[in-house]
Amino acid sequence: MPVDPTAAAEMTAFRWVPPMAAGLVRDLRVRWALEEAGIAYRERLFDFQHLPADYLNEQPFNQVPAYRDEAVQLFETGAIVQYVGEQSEALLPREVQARHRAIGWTYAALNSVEPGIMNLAIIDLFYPGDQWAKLRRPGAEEFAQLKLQRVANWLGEKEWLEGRFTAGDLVMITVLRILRHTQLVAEHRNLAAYVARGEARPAFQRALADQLAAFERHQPEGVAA
Ligand SMILES: N[C@@H](CCC(=O)N[C@@H](CS)C(=O)NCC(=O)O)C(=O)O
Repeated sequence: MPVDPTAAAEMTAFRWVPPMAAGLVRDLRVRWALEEAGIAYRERLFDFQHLPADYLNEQPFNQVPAYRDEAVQLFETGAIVQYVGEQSEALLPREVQARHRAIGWTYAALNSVEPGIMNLAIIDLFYPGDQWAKLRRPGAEEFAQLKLQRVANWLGEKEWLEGRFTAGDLVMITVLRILRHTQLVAEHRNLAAYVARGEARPAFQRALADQLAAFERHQPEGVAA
C-alpha cells in the first residue's frame, strides 16, 4: 500500500532522524499496522527539533506518531495499532478470546517489556561515556535480559505469541528491535527468529522502506546518512 497524499488516514512522523534512530521511530508501528490492514495513509512530517506549537493539542507529549482519519484522532502507538486492528482481521482475530489475548500482548510489549528495553537503550545510545551510566548499565542489562527471557520462554517454538500473527506480535517485534545495537535478542535463538519472521513480512518491509524513504528525501546536507 503506497503512501497516498489523498488518503483519509494521516499519520505524523519525523522527516529525518539520526541513523541510530532510523528504522526504529515509532511511526513504524503505525505504518506496519496500516500495511497489514491494507489501509492507505498520508504522512505529515515534522522536523524533530521544531514541532508546531499546536501539535500538543494532538499529541499531549509532543511525540510522534499521532493519527487521524474521518472517525478518530489518536495518539499512542498502542491505541493506534489497536484501532487499525479493529478494522482488520489480519491484526486482530474476531473471536473474543483470541482478540483480547492479542490486545493483551500489545499492552505487555509496551508496558512489561519496552520500559526495561528503553532504559538500556537510553543508557547505551545517549549516555555511553557517563560515569553514572557505566555504573547503572549492568543492572539495566540484567533487567532487560529478564524480560527477554520471559518472552522467549512464552514463545518457545511457536511462530507467533498466540499461534498466529496479531497486533501483539507487531508491537512486540518493534519493541525487541530497539535492542538492535546489542546481541541480547540474538542470544535467544527463538527470539531472533521471531523478529526476523516479523521483519520478513511484506507489510513490514513496505513500512520500513517508507519510513526510510522520508529520511532519505530530507537528509540534511553534510550529515552522514
Ligand atoms: N508512548 C509513545 C511514545 C512515542 C515516542 O516516544 N515517540 C518518539 C519517537 S519514537 C518521540 O516523538 N520522541 C520525541 C520526544 O519524546 O520528545 C507511543 O508509543 O506512541
